[in-house]
Amino acid sequence: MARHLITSAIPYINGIKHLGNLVGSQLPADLFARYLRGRGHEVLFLCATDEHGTPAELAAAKAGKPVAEYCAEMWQVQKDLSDGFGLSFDHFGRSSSPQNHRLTQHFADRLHAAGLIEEVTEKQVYSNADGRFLPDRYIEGTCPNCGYEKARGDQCENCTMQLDPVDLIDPRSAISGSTDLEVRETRHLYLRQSQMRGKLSDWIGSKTDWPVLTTSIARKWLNDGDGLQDRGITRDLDWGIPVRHEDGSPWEGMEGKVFYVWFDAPIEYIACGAEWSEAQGLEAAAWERWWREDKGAGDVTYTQFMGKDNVPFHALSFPATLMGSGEPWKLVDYIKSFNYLNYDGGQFSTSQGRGVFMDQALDILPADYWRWWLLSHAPENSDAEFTWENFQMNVNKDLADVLGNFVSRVTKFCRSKYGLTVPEGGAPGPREEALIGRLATRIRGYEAHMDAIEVRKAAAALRAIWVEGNEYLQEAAPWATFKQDPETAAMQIRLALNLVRLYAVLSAPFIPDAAAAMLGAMNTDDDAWPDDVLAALSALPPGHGFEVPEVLFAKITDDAREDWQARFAGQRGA
Ligand code: B3M
Ligand code: ZN
Repeated sequence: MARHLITSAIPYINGIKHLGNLVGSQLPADLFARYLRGRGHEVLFLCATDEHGTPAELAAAKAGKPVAEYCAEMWQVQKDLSDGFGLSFDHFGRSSSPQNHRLTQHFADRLHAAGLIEEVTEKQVYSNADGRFLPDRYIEGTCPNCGYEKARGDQCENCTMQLDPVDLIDPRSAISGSTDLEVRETRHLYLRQSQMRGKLSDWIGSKTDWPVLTTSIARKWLNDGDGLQDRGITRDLDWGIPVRHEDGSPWEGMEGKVFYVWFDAPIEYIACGAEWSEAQGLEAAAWERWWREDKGAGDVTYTQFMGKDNVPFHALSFPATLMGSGEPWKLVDYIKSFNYLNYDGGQFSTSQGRGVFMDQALDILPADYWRWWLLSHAPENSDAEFTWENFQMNVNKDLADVLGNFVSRVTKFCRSKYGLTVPEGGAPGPREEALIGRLATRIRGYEAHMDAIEVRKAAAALRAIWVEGNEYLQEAAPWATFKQDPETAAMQIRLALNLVRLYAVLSAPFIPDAAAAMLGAMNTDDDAWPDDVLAALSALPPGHGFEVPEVLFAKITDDAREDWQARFAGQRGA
């Protein structure tokens, strides 16, 4: 049994996430967490809301609420939606937690003590029309690196380069569109990331097993130099973690300022562990054994999940914070990053309300339908695209025709011929032995893809395992065998009923609700992983009672598909 720490990128608080966000971090992280738990490992799976920064301030203003109140409400909304999708976080925290305030101030103190923080008089963009300093992401302009015209002041969405607003060509206010901007002086703390280039470069260089998508982005920013410029970690804003020392004393010259959201957000991964242990009524040692090498985290494997635009912050900036502290914090072992999911010929867009959002998805179909499609089409090696036709086709084929139909045929046939108990029957023959051999090979393959977090390949392997069952049933044809040889037919059905349980266990990481329904129908809570496939196929002994489950997956009709296609074609209603 190994110990696995898993974090998903923490979603911004301002608004409900779309399915592209979901499949880019939280959902595959959940898949991996469920899989590892299923294999008997000890897992701590953490996520939270990312609550600071101007987006939260502006969204609260728009909603006409104090920002703290707005965040508390939106946290609950996001929490309910993640429960709805079956995201099995051990804790869903908040970056505005007292734990994160304390830890963020702690890291700033440590970095300062290590000589890695510098006070810089900075020129910052002030918008006369808006009457305020404009935070980085509220300045838009042309990217100096790639020429993209809608680059934001913190990062270019097009080429992923981390930017400073003053780098932008033809800047304008994203709040008012005003170009009446002036540069004023203000003082800020800078993290001297450039001092850590050597250390970071050695560390990233040692990560030879990371996915190409991750290392290509990390190396690009490391080697181009721009990714490791010293960066401001404070802002002139009201909402955020105050720039103070951990003991509460003021940080001279920094009164009224807060830490930059990208400084405190990754620290929330750690703070979330502290929130988790407090919520469980445990001592600090409970989370420290996941996060501190000197307190038991030496044998922890830490995996992070995120969209590709988040890679520079996780591969460079956050490790710089942790290493720079001089304390033995657990560094990430593996960064799994994702490309983008597009929506029906364009992009998902939160600002434009384009695509399907988490609440809308759950309004029309159960979570498992979405989980299966999204994970089996995860944008791993390239961008992927959601279309309603493809969604309908895959759900109907994989879930209804292959898996659902297998479960339904087997349980109904048994009920009609032998009643609602597992029949005895004779000994398995060569056909069954061959099936078990093929299943064993396929299950080991499935595990290998899951261990490597190759999400699409794992989905394909699982589907192939389901198909084996259908093909076996087709060939063995117990309904025909039954007429001359009810003994053999009984054996075949006993095997098939055991396959239903086996499928539930293997499928649970992808489709947890259906898997629970299958185990429930098989009247068992034996969800042990099939390390030994032959043994796993005799878990339900002759005489064991079961039920015929409700239809596991209803097919999506053409009418429903057309209706949804039309409903989600325009923008999300205000
Ligand atoms: N909230 C951005 C995003 O959701 C940001 C991630 C923070 S991870 C520490 O894409
Ligand atoms: Zn660019």
